[in-house]
Amino acid sequence: MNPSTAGSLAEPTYLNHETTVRSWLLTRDHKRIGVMFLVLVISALLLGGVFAMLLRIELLTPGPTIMGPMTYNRVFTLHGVTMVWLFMIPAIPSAFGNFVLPLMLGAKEVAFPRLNLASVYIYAAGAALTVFGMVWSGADTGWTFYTPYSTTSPTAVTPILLGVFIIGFSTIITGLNFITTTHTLRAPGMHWSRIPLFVWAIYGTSVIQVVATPVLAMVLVLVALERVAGVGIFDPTRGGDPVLFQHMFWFYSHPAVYIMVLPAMGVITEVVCAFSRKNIFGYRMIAASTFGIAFVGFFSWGHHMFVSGQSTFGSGIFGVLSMLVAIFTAIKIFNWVATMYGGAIDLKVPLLYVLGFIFLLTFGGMTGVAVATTSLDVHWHDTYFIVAHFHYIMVGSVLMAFLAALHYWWPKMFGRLFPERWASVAACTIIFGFIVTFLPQFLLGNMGMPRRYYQYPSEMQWLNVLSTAGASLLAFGFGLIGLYLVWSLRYGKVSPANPWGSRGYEWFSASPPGPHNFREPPRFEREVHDYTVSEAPHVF
Ligand code: HEM
Ligand SMILES: [Cu+2]
Repeated sequence: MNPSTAGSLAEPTYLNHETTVRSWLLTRDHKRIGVMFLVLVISALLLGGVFAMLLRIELLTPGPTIMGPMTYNRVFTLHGVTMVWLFMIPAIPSAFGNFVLPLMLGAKEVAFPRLNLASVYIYAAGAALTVFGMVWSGADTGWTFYTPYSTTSPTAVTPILLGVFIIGFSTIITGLNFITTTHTLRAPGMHWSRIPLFVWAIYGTSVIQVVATPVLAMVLVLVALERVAGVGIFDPTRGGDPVLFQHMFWFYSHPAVYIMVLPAMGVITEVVCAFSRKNIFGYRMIAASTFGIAFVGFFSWGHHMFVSGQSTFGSGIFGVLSMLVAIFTAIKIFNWVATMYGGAIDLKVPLLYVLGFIFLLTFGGMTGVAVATTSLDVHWHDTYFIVAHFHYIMVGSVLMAFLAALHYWWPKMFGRLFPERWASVAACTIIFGFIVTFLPQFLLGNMGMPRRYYQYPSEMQWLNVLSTAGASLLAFGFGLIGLYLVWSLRYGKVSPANPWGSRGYEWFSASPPGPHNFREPPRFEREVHDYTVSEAPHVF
């Protein structure tokens, strides 16, 4: 980046006020930490993407294609582990949350800057241990590490469990930091009723992170202990219970879906306002439904266990509680659509991803209601129907929102614009490629193709070929995004402070912001995203 053109009046920015490697590695600046996380999670996404392509290439033909069955088991495990634990859970909160949350609150920093730096290193250490396990001998348990297999598998399950365990601490620290920051560091004028909805989303997420992650940590340690010392918590021959693992695992991992989806919804809310030029419809409802989802999310884990032998009555309750999530989600969807309705829609790239998000989340959500119906789930359980469903929900929301956030905040983060036309082409390729990849999988699942299978009957081939073709489009779209974003860092047009004319509070700072965010402490005197005021925010 050229310092003389970045930022208004060539003031120092957080990127160029110090430039040594040391100043990055030991930084306590939430913005630099956000950028470091961004680099790390994008690397994880790439690694997981390579595994995904290997899976899809293997599934091009009904029999063996490029690898043996044991390797296949490892590859789908590594794909799932990388995507869930290394990418989806930290992606939006740790990268964009760190970058924009303090800016949105008018704060100079997060509450615990040193802990924040620690969270990067803890994440990196956990990720390194996980990748080490992958390289050493992989793991073949699936990302869910189900017992009893995970306690006996000869592959490197233990380092991977410990890697994920360590990443959990990073998650908890980040959550604590955001909760405390929101409570204590709001600028003058920032009442609770003016907190940006992205912050509400991150706040709700942080509560789940702090409450649920320890349960995951416990169960991972127990599996590791079971492997190393045979303590007999899950082993029935020693009086243990393998189903106990599922309860503990899903008590975390179902809420974990909301650790992924809530921040995504927060991004969508910001982008919808900015590109519809309208105040959000139903601020309170959106904030409240965030907590509704977070709360009900804790009481629906049993929908993963309909066929595990739990009572029919229990399953029914879990099914109904799961469906409540759909109601809270629908509230948000209606509010986004109502915000766009009658707005001055500006169909820029971030909004394209929002449209993709709304479509995929609605579709994934409706299939969610279907799989929460106990009788139907017996048919679909552990088939490609589930694979398609969770890709629609998790990838459709996390990935779409991640890309929306990346494009929306790119000028804020790096002071450069990206080429709009290329970015639109990439966005359309990704949304279309996504649908082509995963829509056939609903059909495959309904025809009875089980998940995690290496071979399938030949009448299922055409749908698998279609799915792989879609995946190739996705890979192409990602390549394109990588190219033009890296290009824009050097050659992109220098961005004005607020290129989108957004009224979001984070645009009160310069783009990229100075090392201490604001030249003078901002005062928030209007409602968040107030498009009834005529001019864009004054840069502090
Ligand atoms: C190019 C895009 C992608 C393709 C082609 C793809 C493909 C696949 C395939 C073939 C499986 C194995 C299904 C099975 O046999 O059970 C799978 C599983 C999975 N994928 Fe993806 N995937 C993609 C992107 C993603 C992304 C972006 C995420 C998360 C952000 C993700 C998360 C998962 C998870 C959690 C599993 C479950 C792994 C397991 O069952 O052990 N995928 N994916
Ligand atoms: Cu669930």
